[in-house]
Amino acid sequence: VAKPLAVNELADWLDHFAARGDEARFSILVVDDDPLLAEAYALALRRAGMVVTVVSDPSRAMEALSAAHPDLILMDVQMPEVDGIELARVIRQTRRHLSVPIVFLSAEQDSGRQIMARRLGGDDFIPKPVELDRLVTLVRLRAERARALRAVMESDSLTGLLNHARFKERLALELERAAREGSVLSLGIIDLDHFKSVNDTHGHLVGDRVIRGLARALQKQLRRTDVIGRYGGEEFAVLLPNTPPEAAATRLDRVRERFGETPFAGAEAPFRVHFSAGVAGSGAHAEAEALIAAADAGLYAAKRAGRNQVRG
Ligand code: GH3
Ligand code: MG
Ligand code: MG
Ligand code: MG
Repeated sequence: VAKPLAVNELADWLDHFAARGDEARFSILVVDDDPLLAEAYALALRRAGMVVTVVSDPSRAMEALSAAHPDLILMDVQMPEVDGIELARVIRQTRRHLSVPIVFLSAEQDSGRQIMARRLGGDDFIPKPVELDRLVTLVRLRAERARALRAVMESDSLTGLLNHARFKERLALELERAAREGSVLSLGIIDLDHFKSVNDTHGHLVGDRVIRGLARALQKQLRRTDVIGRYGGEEFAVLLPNTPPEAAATRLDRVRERFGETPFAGAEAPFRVHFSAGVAGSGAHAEAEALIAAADAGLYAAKRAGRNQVRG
């Protein structure tokens, strides 16, 4: 049974965004055929700290959507050639754009059309003309909710960490960023040692507690800008931006030492669990697949060499 994400986990997630500077700012795509009106909205949203892309030619909206990955789309309904409601329907046909909120802003009076707009993928319907302060507030509230929901959808239900798919997306993004900035990032893959025997000895509920314990240890001891994912059952992946593999290995080794000293309440007596990890850097392996393979090779070497160690 998936447990609901605790409030503090949500807060952590939002903090995490705040720590990322630009990523904390909401990115809004404004689609309105009236360029003056579109610019007025954009100005108000930018003043409120948001990043805004304006599209006055609705036939270019899909292109802009793919390029900007906005947190929210603010869209006019009545536009020549392309109808905003029809556009929403098209947007919703793309899996990646299934969850981006679409807020319609329109003088549309027909309540049937308003309902249609929602049925085909719109989230809100704001009547025109709208006061700009009110617009900014509505956009921010909707964008915040969308981010919080995305955080829940993208997280592993046992640990609250990024799930496998989302971790790999982040890895691809961070690799692009590192290449752009000329920095190096490191990837660590962590696997609990003899975990099968933890389950066999103490039961799966205790095993789950150990998995959560390692998740918390990683969150506590790594940087806020580091990315932590649950890679598989008892495997974790960590991504350390701006960190060469030697430094990443040292850091993980410290986590390993501390974690290994932490007792867990067992079936009878308290017990300790260890992990092994492999680390690789993007300097030597610039492609995601190669980087993962190299970290995996390190993990395998650590296991073969007797476990409870970190290998580069
Ligand atoms: P090694 O040191 O070689 O990694 O040995 P291991 O026993 O950890 O490796 P193995 O891959 O054989 O076993 C992994 C175990 O992790 C088996 C599986 O039941 C357990 N596991 C995977 N996911 C979960 C989970 O969500 N909860 C619990 N309690 N156990 C899990
Ligand atoms: Mg219009
Ligand atoms: Mg394993
Ligand atoms: Mg294992």
